[in-house]
Amino acid sequence: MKRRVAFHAVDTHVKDGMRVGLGTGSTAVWAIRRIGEHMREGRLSGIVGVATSFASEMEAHRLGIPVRSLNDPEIGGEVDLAIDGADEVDPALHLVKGGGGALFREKLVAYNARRFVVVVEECKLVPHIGTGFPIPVEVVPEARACVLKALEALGAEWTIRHGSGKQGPVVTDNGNLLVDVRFPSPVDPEEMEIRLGLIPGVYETGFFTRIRPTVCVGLPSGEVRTL
Ligand code: ABF
Repeated sequence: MKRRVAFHAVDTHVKDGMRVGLGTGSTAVWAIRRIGEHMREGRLSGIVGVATSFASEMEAHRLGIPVRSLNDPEIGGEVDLAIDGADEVDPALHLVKGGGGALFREKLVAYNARRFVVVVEECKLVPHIGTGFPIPVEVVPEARACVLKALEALGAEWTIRHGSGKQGPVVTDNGNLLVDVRFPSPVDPEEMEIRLGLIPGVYETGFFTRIRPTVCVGLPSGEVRTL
């Protein structure tokens, strides 16, 4: 289902010459693979990728997809299309992203995309944001105590994300901590994205509410529904 929804998104939205934001996660990786397949078989040309994580950059290199930074003159701070996954999608198409820890670059690419396509399985659709999956918040280490205090003042519960096994806290590509945040009752995701972003030391949050994505949903029947 992940492959089917990602292939559908690429086959529908990726055109020759596009600057494409390459997402992270087990669903978005199939979009990278489909782009590589179309390029290899001559159905797509002139594609330039902007990766949202080291993993997506490595996959693009493996498949021969040219990768540039957003600062590269060829990209000029904007992509034509970004294709990425999500952890939760609510009825207003607000997203929770960042379960994989790449939320900063994912948001940078998504919010600078002329079109943002999200590829998810049906299980990611939820009535309210933050009811299941915690909201990842990237925190500058020096500000940890202050940010945790501010989160508690907002009524949130938090967990500092640790690696598997005996490893210590996860450290992001930007050298920051990841704090997984839960709210005891549903919050307004648009307002909370702003409020969390105002806390000194919050580097980025997993609320993606300030872009209107096209959401492609993979259904158990094998069909794809577009929201
Ligand atoms: C990335 O991939 C993250 O924002 C999100 O947490 C994750 C979803 O991964 P998957 O498609 O494997 O569920 O987009």
